[in-house]
Amino acid sequence: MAFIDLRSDTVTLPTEEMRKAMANAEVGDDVYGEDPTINRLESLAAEIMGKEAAMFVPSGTMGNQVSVMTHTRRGDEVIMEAESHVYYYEVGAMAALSGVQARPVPGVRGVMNPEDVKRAIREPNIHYPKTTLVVLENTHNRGGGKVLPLENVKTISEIAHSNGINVHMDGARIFNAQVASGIPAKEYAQYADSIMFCLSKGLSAPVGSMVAGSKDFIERARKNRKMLGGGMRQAGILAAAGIIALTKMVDRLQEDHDHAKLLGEKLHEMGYGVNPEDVETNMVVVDVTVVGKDVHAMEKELKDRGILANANSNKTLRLVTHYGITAEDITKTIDAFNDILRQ
Ligand code: TLP
Repeated sequence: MAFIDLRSDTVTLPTEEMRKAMANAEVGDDVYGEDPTINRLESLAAEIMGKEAAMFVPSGTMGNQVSVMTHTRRGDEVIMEAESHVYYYEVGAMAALSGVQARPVPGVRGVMNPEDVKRAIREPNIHYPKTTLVVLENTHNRGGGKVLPLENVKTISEIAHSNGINVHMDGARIFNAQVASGIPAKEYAQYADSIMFCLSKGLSAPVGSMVAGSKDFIERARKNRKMLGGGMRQAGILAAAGIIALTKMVDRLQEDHDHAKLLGEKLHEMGYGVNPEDVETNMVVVDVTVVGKDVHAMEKELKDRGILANANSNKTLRLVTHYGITAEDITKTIDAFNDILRQ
């Protein structure tokens, strides 16, 4: 059976155009800075984000971790939202690789209250770690694809900067934020000293993420990327797909958002626990316990009907729409949820 795979937008496959561009990519040794396709992608990424420079990394996780490492020193404290990817899903890498301590601040669907961020910043005191970084995630994964309000980003950034603290944005899905809000990615990025964003999620490239920032930051980050084993060689093969991701695949994200919205509305009408207003981008987080279902049993019942979705808590399933998911797939998904209820 061909599954309708709503586990994540990481499952997207490269387009035909990407495959052709990959086959024909001009390449060189990127550790020497000699891969023309990588260089093109890095310039394009920097320009889109309004930054001086950018660097290609194999994954979003490495992009975040290289950024944390570049902004901090061992023993520092990093403030981030309590459900953020960098804290929740990166295998403890901040502690293991950079030797920094996390200071999670609970938010509402991933949005931190600037006052809470202010309170979390350490005063100078012999006993305290030094706060050197704030991480923001936009859109927020565990917040159900929530778009951070620009004003919130601006306020937190001002608080951080006025205390000599840098800001890193995990913009894995920053283009979903752009498409949903109509605010260009660079307007969010202007408040961050570095931004990581993924080519390999909704934008469909097979591999890769970018880190953008100042020239000096990216130079130092390159050294850390090398240390972590992320210095690749003829990686222009991958960058060729990334260029298409950035130039051709952004605007179509609207279709994924429309699909997610429809799913959210229909599941709400059926009585599942989802507020359609909360569906801002390409994710739908559904509480199945309100209709008396166990989340893991539900995962299985959906799978039996050809739909893949992951539980992201003991109550909720996360459905992610993406390139390759059609209107017909959405109808089938709605029917499957309906069918399960009627059993
Ligand atoms: N998220 C994955 C899983 O790791 C949970 C997913 O399926 O959503 N930042 C954010 C906000 C992310 O959602 C992800 C991936 C990453 C970073 C890491 O990217 P990769 O998978 O390229 O290391």
